[in-house]
Amino acid sequence: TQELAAAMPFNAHLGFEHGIDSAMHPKVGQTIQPESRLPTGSTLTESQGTPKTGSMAAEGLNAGIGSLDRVRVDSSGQMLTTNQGVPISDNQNSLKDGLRGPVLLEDFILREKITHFDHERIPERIVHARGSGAHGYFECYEPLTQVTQAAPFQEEGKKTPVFVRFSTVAGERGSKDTARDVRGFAVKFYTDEGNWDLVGNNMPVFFIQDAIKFPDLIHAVKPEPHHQMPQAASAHDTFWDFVSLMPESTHMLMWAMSDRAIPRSYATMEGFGVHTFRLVNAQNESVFVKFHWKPKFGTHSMVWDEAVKISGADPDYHRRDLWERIESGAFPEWELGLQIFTEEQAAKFSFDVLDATKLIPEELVPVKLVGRMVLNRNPDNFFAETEQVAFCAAHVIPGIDFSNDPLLAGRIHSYMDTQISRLGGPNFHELPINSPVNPVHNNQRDGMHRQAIPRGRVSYEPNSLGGGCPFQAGAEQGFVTVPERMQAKQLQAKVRGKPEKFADHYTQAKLFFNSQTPVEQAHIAAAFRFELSKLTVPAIRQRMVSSLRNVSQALAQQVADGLGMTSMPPAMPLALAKPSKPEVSVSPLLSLTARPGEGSIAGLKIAILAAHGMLGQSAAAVHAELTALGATPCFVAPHIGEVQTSDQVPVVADASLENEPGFLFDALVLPEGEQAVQNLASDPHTLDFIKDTYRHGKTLLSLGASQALLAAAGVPSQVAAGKLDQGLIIEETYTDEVQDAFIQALALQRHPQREAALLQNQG
Ligand code: HDE
Repeated sequence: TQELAAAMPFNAHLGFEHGIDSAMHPKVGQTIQPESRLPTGSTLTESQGTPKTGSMAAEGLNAGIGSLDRVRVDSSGQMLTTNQGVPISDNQNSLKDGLRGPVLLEDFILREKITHFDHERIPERIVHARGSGAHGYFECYEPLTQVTQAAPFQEEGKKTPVFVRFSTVAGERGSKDTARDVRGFAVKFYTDEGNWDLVGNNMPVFFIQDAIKFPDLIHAVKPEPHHQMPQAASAHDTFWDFVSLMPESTHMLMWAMSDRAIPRSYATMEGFGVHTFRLVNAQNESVFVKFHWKPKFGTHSMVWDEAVKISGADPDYHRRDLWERIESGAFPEWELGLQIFTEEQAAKFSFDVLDATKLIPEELVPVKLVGRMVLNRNPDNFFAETEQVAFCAAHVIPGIDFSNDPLLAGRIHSYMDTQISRLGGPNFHELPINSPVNPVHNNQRDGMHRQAIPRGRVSYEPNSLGGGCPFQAGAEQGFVTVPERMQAKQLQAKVRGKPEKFADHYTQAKLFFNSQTPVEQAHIAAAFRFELSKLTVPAIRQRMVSSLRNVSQALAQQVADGLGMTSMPPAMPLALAKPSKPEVSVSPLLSLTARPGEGSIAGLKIAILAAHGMLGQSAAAVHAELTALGATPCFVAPHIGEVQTSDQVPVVADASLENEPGFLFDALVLPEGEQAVQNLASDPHTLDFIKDTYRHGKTLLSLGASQALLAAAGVPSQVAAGKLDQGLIIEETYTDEVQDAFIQALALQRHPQREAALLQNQG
């Protein structure tokens, strides 16, 4: 027997050493029921998902993405094979010349596995590397045939499938979600007439006016080349050196230093196409258009202290939020808005509509809401979908055309070009996530990773051998460029330069700043102070403050004071001495507070503190009410697991004070029960939890004896006593009236008046 044992692989009798799967050796072609193979919770299947383990992406309602079904792979109940389909008998050991001998080159199974692994990564995007995506649909409110023949806008109720990717710009693929940064908002419409990509941002303007400056801008903001720091941050010398020398960036800097750059959620950001585009109808008549996405859940942001803390506790904060909202059914939703205007109107504006550093105030050209977009399905696989999706500013369809914005022109080139190196060749359009839902026919052939198998010997046009097919669609059906554009061009000489109005660098920076609430203005000043204080070269700070003097003396002064400057530098000379008088000098719609949302609390995360000795009943009632309204309540206790309640109503803590700190939640509920309050008070995390909730302007409901915790956390007593702050609710127990007040306060999401009061006191 000893000899026999020595001849066998040493672990032949240890079937379970590598888990139950390794002990099962199915015969070729045999399918094993997943239930009999999988220990509960070990693998993700539809039936096993729980909120904690995660679950497979939910189906969603959009039939249009059925085209991805043909490539979805589900390995439940299937045998392990090589990429050639050869069943693998042993996935634990490489092939050796004897148990202690060398591994054999012949082991094609080992080599295939390692080789594939060696090549698993593709280059990350040069900008917008960090992103998260979701599927959904766009639904048209009414036919827009008068202005455009674009397929999604032809019928009321028509649904067009979409895939959306949100992103930060500067950080690398694994960087934090809550960096101060612009957010990408890229939408791929899979229309009946090909893919239309609306590749926008969450801010309506940009840093530069001409694409030729884009590599400079990005080199300046990315980590500095000698030591590769800082990651995902603009608070360093090279960024501010560049922008302080480029006054055209001032308007965008106002946005980037505002709370827009630290959104609470992707679901609570506006989106913008930025450039002026054209809508074109069937008669080839065109109007100008700017695209807007208006969030159903309102525009809400974080405060800086919160964003910094979240970066450490949950770098995936926005990705997780998007995933969880969709899994819980609180589907992110936006309305698509159009600002439509004619070329004649544009010619009279005080600014140039081809200048991407300018916006069109909604008071000047109202936004017409033409449809809604719902994101209702998470991707099945991050790499195959979110990483491999290739957006392209050049992807337009009949009915949509470009303007002569010089920034847009560079983008029309850049996106296609970058995909060729990122996705390894010219056939990236064949990746399932990128392929249109209508058929593709042309004479383009071959190249790396070609999937299609074109039939026949014709790959040219004109041809007679293929009956002239594929034939050109003609002006009736095919894409036709708007002719005006060409005529306008012929009148001009070739030139490297800019129209005069491009040189007005400050009027709209002022417009934005003057349209913010005092709290928002204070945040902008604080952001400039923070970023500029990180610089090592004082001259750059000076230059920036001298530029800010052209926006607002008060802002420049606050920043200078915060930087310890003893005297103000002179204002930067203006490029355009006498800019045209703006049509609108204050636009209240530019404030985040202008769009609080529709009052829903769906998707909000609310902590209910729990501890032994608490009254279970009221806490359970809060939990039930929040769940019914689509929010996500979470019991947080000194440790996870069961909590002993004084009334035996069961409470189980999903999270601990240590693993889910207060700043990760939108609101906080403190429980009833003296014993529980004592237990909570003895955990140092509790007071931080309360302080952060209060300081970040969030809703706080304190029940019964918990009031003592508020006092211990330093929540100001005059606020606690009065009704100044709607978000601070202190009550003995949870009655219907308390519930109403609590839900109303939650629906506001934040209570900036808390900070406003503080500002006033300082003033
Ligand atoms: Fe982009 N941009 N960009 N950009 N951009 C890219 O394309 C570029 C600009 C935007 O989720 C790249 O596929 C140039 C404005 C988004 O996959 C690249 C210029 C706006 C995304 C590129 C701009 C955007 C990108 C890198 C100046 C808002 C992420 C990877 C002329 C309207 C898309 C890629 C996604 C990505 C070039 C300026 C939005 C290098 C040359 C303005 C949302 O092609």
